[in-house]
Amino acid sequence: MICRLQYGDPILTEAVVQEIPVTNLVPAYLHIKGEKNDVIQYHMQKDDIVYGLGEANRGINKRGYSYVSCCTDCDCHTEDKLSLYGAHNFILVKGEKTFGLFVDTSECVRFDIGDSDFDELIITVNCGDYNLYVIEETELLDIVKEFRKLIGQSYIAPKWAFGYQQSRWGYRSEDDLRDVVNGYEKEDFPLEAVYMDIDYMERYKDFTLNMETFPEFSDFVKEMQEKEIHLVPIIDAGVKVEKDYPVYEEGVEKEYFCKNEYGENFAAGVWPGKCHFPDFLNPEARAWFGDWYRVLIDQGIDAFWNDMNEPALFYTDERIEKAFEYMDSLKGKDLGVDLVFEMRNVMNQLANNVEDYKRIFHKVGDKLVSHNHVHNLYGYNMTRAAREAFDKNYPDKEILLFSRASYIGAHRYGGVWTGDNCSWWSHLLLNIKMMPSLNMCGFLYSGADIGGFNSNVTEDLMIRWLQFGIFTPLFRNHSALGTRNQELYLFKDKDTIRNILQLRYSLIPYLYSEYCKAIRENDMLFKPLSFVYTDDKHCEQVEDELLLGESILLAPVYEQNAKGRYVYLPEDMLCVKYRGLDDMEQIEYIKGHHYIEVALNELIFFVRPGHLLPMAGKANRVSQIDYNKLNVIGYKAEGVEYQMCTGWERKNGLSEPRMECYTLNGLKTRK
Ligand code: MIG
Repeated sequence: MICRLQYGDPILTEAVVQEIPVTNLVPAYLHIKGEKNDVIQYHMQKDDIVYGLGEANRGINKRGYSYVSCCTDCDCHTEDKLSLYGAHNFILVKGEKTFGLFVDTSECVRFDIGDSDFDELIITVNCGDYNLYVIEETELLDIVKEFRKLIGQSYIAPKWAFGYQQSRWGYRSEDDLRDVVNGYEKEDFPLEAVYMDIDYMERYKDFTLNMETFPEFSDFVKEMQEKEIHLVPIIDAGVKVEKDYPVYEEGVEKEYFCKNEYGENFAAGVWPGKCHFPDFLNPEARAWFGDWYRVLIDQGIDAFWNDMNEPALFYTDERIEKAFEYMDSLKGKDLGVDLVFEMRNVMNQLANNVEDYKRIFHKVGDKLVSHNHVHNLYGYNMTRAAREAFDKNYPDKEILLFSRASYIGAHRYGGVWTGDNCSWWSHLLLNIKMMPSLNMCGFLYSGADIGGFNSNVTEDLMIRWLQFGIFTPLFRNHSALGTRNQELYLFKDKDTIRNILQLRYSLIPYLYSEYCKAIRENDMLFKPLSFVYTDDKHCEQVEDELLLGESILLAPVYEQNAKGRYVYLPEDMLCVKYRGLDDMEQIEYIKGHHYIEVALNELIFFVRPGHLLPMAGKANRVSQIDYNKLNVIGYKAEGVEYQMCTGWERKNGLSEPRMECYTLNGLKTRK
């Protein structure tokens, strides 16, 4: 059951696709407080658990900290960070009362989940303008499904996008990319896509190509297509201010850029230097910007990632001017410790400054609205701009798209990656914990930068991260300029790496099917154990194991030098200890706690009783996966069938899954 309450005068976010009438009957257990009704309070019981918040920091159980929904270019996800790139205002409370809350607002929201007071959940909505959806069902998963129905079907990524993808900030030319592809080919490693980070552009100008380093782009795209390699260019939110650059000229002429307080086009520095920012909240500006992707699509490109769309602002002239004034005022003074610290602070606040955000104005309907009130909708609408144009211009083409910043609603238009993590073991664990909450909010095609973006990866971390990453839909190795290179062919233990990659391809029939079913049924692909084993109290405490689809339980190793790990099994299961497609052990474990040895060259996962796991043979491209030769692993699964989805039919922008049915003996029966 869903009930909708409304306070203040919320700006339409279009996160929701179902029309639910406003009732304003506040459930007895919730308290709406504050002069502006801007505070939602719930008194938590000692053992209450709070799930949700999508792309957010810390645990699967969010209790005991605060989270601020405010899309932030956060380049160091330490435990104390309150905001990451996504703003996903959906939480689930499980306890004496079990319910879901979606705080639908364009404003930033603070979720104090037992941080100030362990017993209180206090949600504060900036300005008090919001819709509140309260969802009540007995089971957590049913609440998620209700919520997902409310926000509409998740984006369907092309099947090839389940292959392995290689990225790095620093590939500069066609030859750099060729080298990467050759590196993978030489080692007989699978590879599906290579990424083009900002250096492919002419001085970081969107929809341009550096003609020196990419002189024959369409030929190059064709050459890659012949190898079945997809190229994935980045698109940044900011448009360079430069005379005769058509994107700039058109945007200015048609008034499609955000304004400042004087009605001029707002300018801030990002990679290209001074930029204007398309007003993605204006449908015409959206259509215009989305159309520009054609420049690349018409040269054969069928995949994009949208970056810097919080939007990230490195600086503005105004902020720098203020900083100079401030420095001048200090000059010649005898500075004490306090002033020196203040000075450092001022300098550290040049980027992404709230005062600058307040100076950006959007056209929302016929009103001008300060960015401050719609900040969280910006990246979302950039993704939407691209998708709406793809659907209009190429209704029958599958195009991969994912974004850094997002709000709920963006899940209908594309996926997300989780931004600039580090090559830290703790970030592998964060990746594991984030997957189910992203899924709760509709973001199914998602993943982290495998191996870590910032700082230097070590071989063992890369291997352990791959051993988890093979299960995430977006399976992309990405790293920052200046860090140690982490293309997989550069590591020593090539056999182990090849075997892990082969397992990914072998599992694609399963992963892709489960992904499609999750889309169709508004289900989660990754679930915490407690969502399925609802009567098993211990499952509520397990944060380092996940259920993946109907058949698999994951228990990845995420600690350095660990030669195994403790695993809790809520029922008897079959452990697959994998060393290679021809070297797999199957060991039965009974329900309960176990210590299982997992050497660096091994990985384990579990098959649940009563379910089947189809596995394919070797393939280096998704297209090479042979669905006629599947090996099916089953555990206590006599007579059980498996629903396989082999693809989607696209017609006039609508998609229908192709479903087939498999039984334990591997015989395919069409349904
Ligand atoms: O300020 O394009 O998160 O994936 O490699 C950094 C360069 C800009 C941030 C993205 C990252 C990308 C990088 N970008």
